[in-house]
Amino acid sequence: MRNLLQSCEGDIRLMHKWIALAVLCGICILTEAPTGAQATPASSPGPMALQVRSEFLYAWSAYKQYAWGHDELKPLSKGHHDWYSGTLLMTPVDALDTMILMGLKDEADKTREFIVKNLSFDQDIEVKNFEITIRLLGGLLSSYQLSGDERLLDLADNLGNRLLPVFNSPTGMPYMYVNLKTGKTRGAESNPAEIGTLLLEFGTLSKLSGKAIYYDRAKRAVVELYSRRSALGLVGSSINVETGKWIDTTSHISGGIDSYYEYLLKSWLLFGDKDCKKMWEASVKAVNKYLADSTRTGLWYGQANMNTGKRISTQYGALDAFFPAVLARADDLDRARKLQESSYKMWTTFGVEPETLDYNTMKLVSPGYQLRPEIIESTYYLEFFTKDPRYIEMGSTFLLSLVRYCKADAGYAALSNVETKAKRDSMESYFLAETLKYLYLLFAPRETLDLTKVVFNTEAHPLRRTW
Ligand code: DMJ
Repeated sequence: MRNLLQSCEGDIRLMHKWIALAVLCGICILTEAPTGAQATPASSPGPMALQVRSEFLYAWSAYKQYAWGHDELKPLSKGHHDWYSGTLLMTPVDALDTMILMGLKDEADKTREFIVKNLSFDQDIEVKNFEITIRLLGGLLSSYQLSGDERLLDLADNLGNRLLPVFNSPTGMPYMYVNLKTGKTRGAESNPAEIGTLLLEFGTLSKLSGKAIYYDRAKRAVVELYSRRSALGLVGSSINVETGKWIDTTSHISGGIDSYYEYLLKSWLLFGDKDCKKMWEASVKAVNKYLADSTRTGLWYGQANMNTGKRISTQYGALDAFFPAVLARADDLDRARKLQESSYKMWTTFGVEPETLDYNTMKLVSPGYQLRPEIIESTYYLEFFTKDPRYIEMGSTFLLSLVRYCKADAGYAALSNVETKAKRDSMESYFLAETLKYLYLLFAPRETLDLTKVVFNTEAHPLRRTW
């Protein structure tokens, strides 16, 4: 298959046909426009985009059949999972803007009505601020911007107001958990990602609702965090939001820190906030100096002590693979391309990427694949900014692997081990919000979405500057 792909490199349209044919013959038979689909883009999606849209509908239909009204589908046991004692409609809210972008108008309209009628945040549950912000607040805001349905903005404002108590710590950096009914907070030990991945959502809510408090609280949190960077300009993995002291001084770009960097850049792009621009520029300089690692297996980003810069370990994984997208958005295409080649090597070594590997030995550290989107997100950004067919080739590989290894009787399933390809009973909402959205956009006509006119939050919800 790879030879076939390579031989077609110069002719993307021909390659599309070949791959679509291969997918059709070997794996599944789904390229027709799905029921309820109303194609909207100026030029219609090609076969690869249609294939992704069909896979989206396959997973969404399974959610509707077995988990409707709950947070998530359990694809192997054909059951459902709620994060807390009551549902927050995680999957429908996360998936709604993907439906809109895919032109699935009827499905999107029905889902939007269901959300508006059934989603309530007036629940006595203690939620994780970060996850609820990126998935629900981000999802409601982007779907509001795409649909113009004011009821979604009301829901976002209602949620934002219930989340605000998280910022009532002595430093202004947020607690990790908050009770949506009582406002009681918990969790002083936090990390840069959970502290610094709030400004796109709270800032957008501020601009759309006219309430300055949202922007101010989220901005203060990120400034407080940045002001605690080391002399080298790095941040650690864990910090106490009450004392402001670092608990773990290991620096990296992986889970727990990742989207802090992403939001410094994107808050500058979305709001024109010059403080964020300065913080981004100083931070990425330190990251490229101390965390980047050019080895015989390629360019990677590993772990180092935030105070000394000394290398601690050489691990990279599915979550780190977001960084080429951020580098590309910041115009550093050279580093972005090199790192993306490493990510691709990580995927092709095992047939699907693992959660973590040691890039010196190329051995598995954490063997699962949780249907994560980051590597596809970076592929989409790089294709958009370079138009290099190499990235369509990568995307085709990802689609084929997903269908071959992760497709289950009901929806798509995570893998507990990328070597054995054993499936796990989980389909996170970000599979529909991010993984399939970025894959669709990679193959869809450019006019489906202009990447230079939107800023994606870290859950792939596109936000637009309308102020
Ligand atoms: C998503 O919830 C977001 O992309 C987040 O930034 C990281 N983890 C998952 C996807 O892997």
